[in-house]
Amino acid sequence: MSESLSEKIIGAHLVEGRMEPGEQIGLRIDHTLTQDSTGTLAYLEFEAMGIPRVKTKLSLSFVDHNMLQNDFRNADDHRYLQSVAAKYGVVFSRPGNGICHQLYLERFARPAYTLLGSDSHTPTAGGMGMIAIGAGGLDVAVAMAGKPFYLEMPSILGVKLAGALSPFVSAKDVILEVLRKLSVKGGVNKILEYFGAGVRTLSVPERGTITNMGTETGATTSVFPSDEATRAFLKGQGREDQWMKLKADDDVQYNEVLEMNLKKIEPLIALPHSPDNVKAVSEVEGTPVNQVCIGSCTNSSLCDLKMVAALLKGKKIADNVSLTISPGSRQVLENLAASGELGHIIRAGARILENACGPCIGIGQAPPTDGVSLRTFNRNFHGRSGTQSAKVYLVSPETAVASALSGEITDPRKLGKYPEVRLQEKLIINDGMFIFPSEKPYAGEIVRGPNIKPLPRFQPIQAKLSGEVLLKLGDNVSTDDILPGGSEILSLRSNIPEISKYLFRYVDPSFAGRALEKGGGFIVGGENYGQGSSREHAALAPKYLGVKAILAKSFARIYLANLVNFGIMPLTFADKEDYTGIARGDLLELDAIGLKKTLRVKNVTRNVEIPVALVLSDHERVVLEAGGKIAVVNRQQTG
Ligand code: MIC
Ligand code: SF4
Repeated sequence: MSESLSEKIIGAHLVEGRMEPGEQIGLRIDHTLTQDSTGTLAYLEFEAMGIPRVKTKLSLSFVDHNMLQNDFRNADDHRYLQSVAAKYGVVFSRPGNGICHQLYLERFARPAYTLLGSDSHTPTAGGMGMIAIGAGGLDVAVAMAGKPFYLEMPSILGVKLAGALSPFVSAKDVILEVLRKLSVKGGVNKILEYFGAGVRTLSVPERGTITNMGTETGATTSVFPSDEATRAFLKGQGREDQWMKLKADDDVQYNEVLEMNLKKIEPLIALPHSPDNVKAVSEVEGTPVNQVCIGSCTNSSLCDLKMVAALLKGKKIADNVSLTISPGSRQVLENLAASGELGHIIRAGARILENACGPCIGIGQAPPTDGVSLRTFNRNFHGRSGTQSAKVYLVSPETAVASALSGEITDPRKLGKYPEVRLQEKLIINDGMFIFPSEKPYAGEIVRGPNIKPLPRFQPIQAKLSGEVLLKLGDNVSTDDILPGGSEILSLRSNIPEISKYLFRYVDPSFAGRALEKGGGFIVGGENYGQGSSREHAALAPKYLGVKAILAKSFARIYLANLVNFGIMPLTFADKEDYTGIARGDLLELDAIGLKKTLRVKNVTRNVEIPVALVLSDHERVVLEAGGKIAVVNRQQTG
């Protein structure tokens, strides 16, 4: 029987279940990655499992998110991560080395492998012909312990690419077009598998831009074949020996197919405040711009920044614009410096930031009040930039440069001659900022600063749950709404009691206080609840404050898994109309005995019963019943 590329890789790693869409499957994980802001918790969880050394082929710990060391807390987190990596056999990427997804693609990604990462943009590595999935830190810790990763077998959406991109149109425009078609929830429980003649016209970093931002459709992951372009990229990285050819069978039947002609795509832009609010750049031209930020795991490769340098060469940015550049890695920066291209960027007036996530997660560069910020990033959720009144637009590097030069949103096709940008044959490669673990047992201590608090422990789920509806929200609530980023809050990622005080900080600042006062309760949401990041803090913190269940029309994949992992019931309305008949302050009761597939929530205030579904795999049911995954893993260790 003919197979898709996804099925080939999944099939080779399948340890449980059948590859039927919707079935629960268990996957063997070859590589894992963590980053600092999800990593501290992931390693605290790994420590709690009592395993002496990671059991994967390779596990990596990156420090790239919260780089601001305003006080001891981040520095302590980084030191903890370094010591824990040495002890458990994890490769440590030092602060300043670069963004995890960019570094992983450059130095470690290899065709036909599986990767699980505690960051939602882990699918970037799908550009290398891998199945790379984002998950909560606890699931990654379990994979580090050598256990399978469980997920619902996604259906495969084939994206057929024809033609080639026109000048000034780039990979970012391709994924914005996909988002325009699919929306932020159109990819949930799907794999976007790219195929067709257009694929070969795209380089690995371009593919990485597309698979990276496939996350914004809610997709489980995205994947490209491994072909000559893949071989060329690996050769540039001195890793050609890791190449293998990999593609879907020619006569494969995808569950669905989306056809796109690259030639027909024009420069696109996502308007505030959602990555799927996509228009043609030409439709919003002329809007004055205050800030332009180039970088992030979506658009910070050497290819991207070479294009930026070529377009800025000999020019100067507009007086009303602040332009920042965050290179994706030290390799990108060093090669730009050696070729002299960095000079074009500096001379044009750009502000060079660290090789890190930076403004993407609100670490500095918050826009001015009511400011317009154009970013080559992947998310523009309300307030994520750090300025609640700002309007953030998502664009390609080409559109970013055109707009930084003119001071207003500008179609890059107006820039004139299209520069030909080529990667030099011999890249400068330097792995000096990775610390590879020794084979010998670690003799040092794990260094824990005072802000690194032990993991809270929870009881098995109670048979009868009752409490008030603490908050009622609409569709597409993101984890940035639930637990925002920014340097102040990110520095509390290792301290659950403290970070819990920031839950729904901008949506409803009274939430944490009310939850504590009322002894917890329920939250009601609309469609795609919990979209966005993988931060498990957005589930763990509500649990800590006593949230018992969330009733929503539907959930985002990673968020649902995180709720189960920490023992919060994810309930979906059997009849979505019932959403309207429930209000903040209503008293609810739920008989949860046996965690049945269908349950009835009693709205005591309105004296009505609401049928709800608890859609869980058998594996998830066991986890939820036990009050969370750590309890289950520990039970397996001792039993
Ligand atoms: C993000 O882009 O939102 C983050 C910050 O990278 C998150 C991880 C986190 O919250 O630490 C993600 O995408 O998973
Ligand atoms: Fe970092 Fe932004 Fe990428 Fe998240 S989306 S990993 S914050 S660069």
